Amino acid sequence: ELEPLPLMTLDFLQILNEVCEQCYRDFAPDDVEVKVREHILQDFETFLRCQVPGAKLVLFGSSKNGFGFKQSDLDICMTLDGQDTAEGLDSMAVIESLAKALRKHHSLRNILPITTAKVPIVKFYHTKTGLEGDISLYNTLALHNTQLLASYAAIDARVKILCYVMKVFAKVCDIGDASRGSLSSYAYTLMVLYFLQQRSPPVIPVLQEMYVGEKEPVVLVDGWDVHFFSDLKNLHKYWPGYKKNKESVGQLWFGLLQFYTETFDFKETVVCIRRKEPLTTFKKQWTSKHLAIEDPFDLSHNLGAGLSRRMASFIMKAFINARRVFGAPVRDFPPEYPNKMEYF
Ligand code: 3AT
Ligand code: MG
Repeated sequence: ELEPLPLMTLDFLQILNEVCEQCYRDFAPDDVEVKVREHILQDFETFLRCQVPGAKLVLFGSSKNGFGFKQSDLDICMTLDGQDTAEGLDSMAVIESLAKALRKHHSLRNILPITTAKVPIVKFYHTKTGLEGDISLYNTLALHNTQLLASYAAIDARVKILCYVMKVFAKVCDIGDASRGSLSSYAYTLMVLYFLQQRSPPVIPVLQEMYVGEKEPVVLVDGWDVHFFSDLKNLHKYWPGYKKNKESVGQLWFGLLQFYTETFDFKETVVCIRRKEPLTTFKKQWTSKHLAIEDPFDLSHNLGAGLSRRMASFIMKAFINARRVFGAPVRDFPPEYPNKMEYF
């Protein structure tokens, strides 16, 4: 049961706001770190092209979507010149030969091909920077969702800050590792964006529902519509809600915690950022899931599908605790988390 909270004081909101902004400053990479990533990519591509002719590499994920940490992994997508899709490609064989090629690179260690996953990848560790990463093949939808997230991040500085705060929160609470049964950072980012779209007035529009003039022809990637409004310079002309919401980041962060603990009904509703109108778990036939988060492009993909009941309840408890902690000034920090609590 949710306990009632004392009224927020202006002082406390101010502090909350500063904590959120500080979290962003502490964790966002600087220009040099961004350049280093581009440099590594270029180096890999040049190296690979000698062994895998026509190999082309692109960065995606948080190196590109605007929500990267200094230590975030390098997500790289490989394609081959003259081949538009993975169709007819022996992915396993390419992954194996990619792994073989990467083993010859002097600053790479722990090369590990994973061919059993939905998206086959080669994992690696880059010794010079201490960064981990993976290379996947024709991960085209991920490139599109990276662009979509980057567009939302570019609309308003508060989007970026909140997504960072959410990712730090997920890491600190140990609820942000999909490979260990919880949710991916991508899923948490979608939750933040959904909240910002549903806020009144909204902080961000629904870019996938916006069109310039005549409806453009549908672009399908792997069978999915990847349209979204990307002419952000002219957003103010097409979105009546532009700059209407004036809340501080601190207010929004607390608002988000309230939203997911007090308002949002996980049983009934899907977290869905591609349309404004609520989408029901019934309509998606996802009623048996504890937490439904729809991928913005691959509409058959529920990012919460892998959650056990226990894990879903563990995640909800983290939100309920956070609502309490961020909802009122704390006098004593729990002694067992002296360092972790620094950011809260
Ligand atoms: P980190 O900073 O690395 O934690 P990220 O956004 O890079 O955040 P990942 O490295 O886990 O997250 O994933 C890289 C990209 O792969 C992000 C997104 O474009 C795509 N992606 C990740 N998980 C999923 C998923 N479950 N469904 C679809 N796309 C996904
Ligand atoms: Mg990543």
